[in-house]
Amino acid sequence: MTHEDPIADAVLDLVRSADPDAGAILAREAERQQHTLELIASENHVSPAVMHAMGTCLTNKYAEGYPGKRYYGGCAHHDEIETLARDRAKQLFGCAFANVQPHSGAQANGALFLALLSPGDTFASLELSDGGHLTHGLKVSMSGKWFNPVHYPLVRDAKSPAFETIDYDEAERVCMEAKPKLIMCGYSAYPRVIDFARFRAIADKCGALLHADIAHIAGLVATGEHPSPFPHCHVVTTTTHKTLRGPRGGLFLTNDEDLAKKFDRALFPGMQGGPLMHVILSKAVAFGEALKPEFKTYQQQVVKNAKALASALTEHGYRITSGGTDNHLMLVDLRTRDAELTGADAERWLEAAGIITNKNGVPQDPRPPVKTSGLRLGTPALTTRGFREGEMQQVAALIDRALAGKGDESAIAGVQRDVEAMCERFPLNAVVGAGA
Ligand code: DSN
Repeated sequence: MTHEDPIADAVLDLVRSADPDAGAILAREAERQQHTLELIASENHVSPAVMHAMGTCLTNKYAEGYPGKRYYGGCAHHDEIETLARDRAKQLFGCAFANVQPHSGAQANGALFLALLSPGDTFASLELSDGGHLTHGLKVSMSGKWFNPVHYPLVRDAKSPAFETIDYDEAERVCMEAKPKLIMCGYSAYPRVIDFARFRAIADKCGALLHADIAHIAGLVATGEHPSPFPHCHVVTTTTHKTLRGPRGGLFLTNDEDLAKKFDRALFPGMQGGPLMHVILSKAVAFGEALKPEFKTYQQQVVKNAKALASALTEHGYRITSGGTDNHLMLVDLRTRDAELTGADAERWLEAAGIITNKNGVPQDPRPPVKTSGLRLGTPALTTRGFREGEMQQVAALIDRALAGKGDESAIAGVQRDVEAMCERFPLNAVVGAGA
């Protein structure tokens, strides 16, 4: 059963009685979320209002087009909802134009390519294996298949205080040589502050547009826990469901009217059809929550918790890449604790103990992506649950106990019992439902 969310309970009962097969699966997943510790850096637990705004009659409507310019009748309230979501997004991120229709961050990035580049054009980004993202030029993605990515590196010198952070000098050299049309910054596994002003200087020097993908750090940006990409970046994309704690979806932001028009046309009719209006309602609700003072307190705690977890894991003998974290996530190099330990084994053993993580390559990882030498951990979901620095130390100790047992079933069962006790102490929705 969910805690303090009678609507979720009623929905579960409804689905169960209408469709026992689907209902049984939903019940198992609700139980899983309630009884496990979620440490995947890109996941979170939304409030009941954000959750249930998605389960509304807005899903019944086609609203292709944009407010005031729809291809279907009956869109008056959809215009109001989309305008509300746009206005709140603009207020939240301090910019002039927002498109709330991208179905996801990947769709937003795809539309960005369609809007700003032609097939074969060169763009610059950080490679996935250094913490980038698959839509930033991985060969198997549209971005890497139809366009020409060049990659700037991290600092590789282990003696440098900047080890494993963006090598801005190299980025400038790479960009001056390749003359990309677009520079992408913003990453999926990068624990440090991004210097948007420095990237803008590079973009101006080589004649490129600057794009920030703030999917991971959007919540931190919204409350000032990470510097804003504005006024430095020409265009910004993000997801809405990570630190921002909204529904699963994407968002585009800019201060440039011409770029806003290009993006709008590229997204619809270029890439997407009907917008998911029920999700856009939920985005509006989430942006409303993010504008409240409690959301800043939450984001501050997310960062404090990440620092506490990183430092506790360091004490247990794990290396945190780049030496720590400035944001909500960290990359844990497992090899300093146990040279044989892989990310794949760690992810599996931790999941058996009720601790949900994802394996992740560390920079220059000699192991393949299906194994890896690292774990990526993030604190947004546990912070939503009400965890603070003291609990993060306990979580670090639980992680270490589960991994030190090398898959031993009784060790895992012992950790699982302690995880269960923590989940009972911090039930889901007890905190979010109170508006924190
Ligand atoms: N898959 C997301 C993540 O986990 O970071 C990025 O899109």
